[in-house]
Amino acid sequence: MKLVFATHNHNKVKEVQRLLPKGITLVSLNDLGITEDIPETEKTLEGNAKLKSDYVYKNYNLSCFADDTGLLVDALNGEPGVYSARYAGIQNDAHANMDKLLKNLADKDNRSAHFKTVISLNLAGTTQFFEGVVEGEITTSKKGDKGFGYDPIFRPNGYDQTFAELPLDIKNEISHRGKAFSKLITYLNDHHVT
Ligand code: ITT
Repeated sequence: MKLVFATHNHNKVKEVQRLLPKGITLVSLNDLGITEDIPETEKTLEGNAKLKSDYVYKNYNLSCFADDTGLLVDALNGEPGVYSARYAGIQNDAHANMDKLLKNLADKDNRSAHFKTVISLNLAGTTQFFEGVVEGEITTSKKGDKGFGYDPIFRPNGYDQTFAELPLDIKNEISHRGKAFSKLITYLNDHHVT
């Protein structure tokens, strides 16, 4: 079957592509020539994930899934959370976002944080949600050049390296997105969605 991923983020597509079982082909918005930005105006990850999957279903009549992800830092009361993409003011300026976070944590002892992904699956107008979380901590400087977004400053619990230093297969095995996506695949299999 073809599964539409309602995202313009090619890094998310690359990660999920690796996790696909045989028989499922991933189609991104870029593959479909859909270029318009889908404004994320909700105040929760669930709300924004649904907004993206609903947009594609309503405007293009395509069943699809969307992912909304946030980095929640304990010492900052869960910031940047749902506002992770524009934490420093400019949409998806990863270095500015990381710099702001490192600055805001400079005088904090507690550096624990977690990534959370919510996937919204819209199948013929009906929505299901799947979540994944990975716990870790924010490093004191950026390390590694793999991955994207906040990966250079996030070290998952149980590892000495940041997500940007770890191979993608390891990130996928333990990550927020990997966990949420594997729940989505189980759901599709259990419900014989082909
Ligand atoms: P789409 O909405 O088109 O899917 P996006 O990049 O805007 O793409 P999000 O709103 O879900 O995606 O992402 C919120 C922010 O969190 C954004 O700055 C991302 O770079 C960052 N982010 C998302 N997943 C991440 C991951 O696995 N590792 C590090 N940073 C991540």
